[in-house]
Amino acid sequence: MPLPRRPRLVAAAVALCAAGIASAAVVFTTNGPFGGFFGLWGADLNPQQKAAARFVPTADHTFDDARVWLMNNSGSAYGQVTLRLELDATDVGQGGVSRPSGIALEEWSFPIQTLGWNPVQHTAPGSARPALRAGRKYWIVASSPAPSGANPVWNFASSGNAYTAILQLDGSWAAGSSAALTLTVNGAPGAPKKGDIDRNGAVNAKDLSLLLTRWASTHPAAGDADTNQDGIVNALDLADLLASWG
Ligand SMILES: [Ca+2]
Ligand SMILES: [Ca+2]
Repeated sequence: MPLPRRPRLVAAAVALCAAGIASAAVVFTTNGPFGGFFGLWGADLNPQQKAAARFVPTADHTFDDARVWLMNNSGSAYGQVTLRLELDATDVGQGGVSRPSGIALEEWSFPIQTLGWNPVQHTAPGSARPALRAGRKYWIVASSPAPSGANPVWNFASSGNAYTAILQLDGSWAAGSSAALTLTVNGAPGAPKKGDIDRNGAVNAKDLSLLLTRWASTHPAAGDADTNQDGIVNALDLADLLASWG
C-alpha cells in the first residue's frame, strides 16, 4: 500500500531543517537590546562617531553573517549604515592597543530599516566568507554618513560581554561603555586550511599561483591569500601555504 503523501512531505521538511542547523553555529553573541536597566539606548552613528564591537572565536569558523540591532534617531528619515568586519590593530602592526584596524575582510552598506525607538535586528550576510581563526580578535564596525538627529543608533545589549569601542571626535578609538553593543556572529564550524586559497580542500600549485598573483596585495584584494591575516600578502603567507602543502 502506498504511503500517504503528507507524512512523506513532513519527513522531507524535517531533513532539510536538520541539514540547515548542522551547517551553522553561533561564533559569538550578546543579548538583544530589550530588558536592560536603562531601557533602549545606544551609540549614535554619524560622520563624527563610529561604534564597534569585538569578538574572539574560540574555534576556527568560516564567517556566515553578523547581526546587530539598530534603531533610528529620526521619525521620518532612513539613515544609511555601513558595517565592516575588520582585523584588530594589534594583529596588523598598528601598535599594542586593541582597536579596529581599518582593514576590512567584509563590508556592507544599506539603509536602516526602522524609524524612531523601534530596534530592528539587521543581518549582514557573508560574501567573501573569510576564515575566523580561533583566538584572533575581530571587530564589527558601524558608521553612517547621516547627520546627527537623523542617524542610526547601534543599540546596547541588555547584557553581554562584547568589548566595545567608540571613535571619538579627535579620530581616536576609546573603550566603549561597560554595556555591550548587540552583536551576533554566525559561522560554519571549521575553516579552510591556510593556503587553500581556492577552497577546493587541497593546497597545491593552483593556490601557490594565486598567492604569487596577489603578492604584496593588501585587503580587499589580498583575500584568502593573506593566510595569517596581518593585512598583506608576503613571505609569511607563503610559508603558511608551503607548511600545509598537499
Ligand atoms: Ca586549493
Ligand atoms: Ca599576511
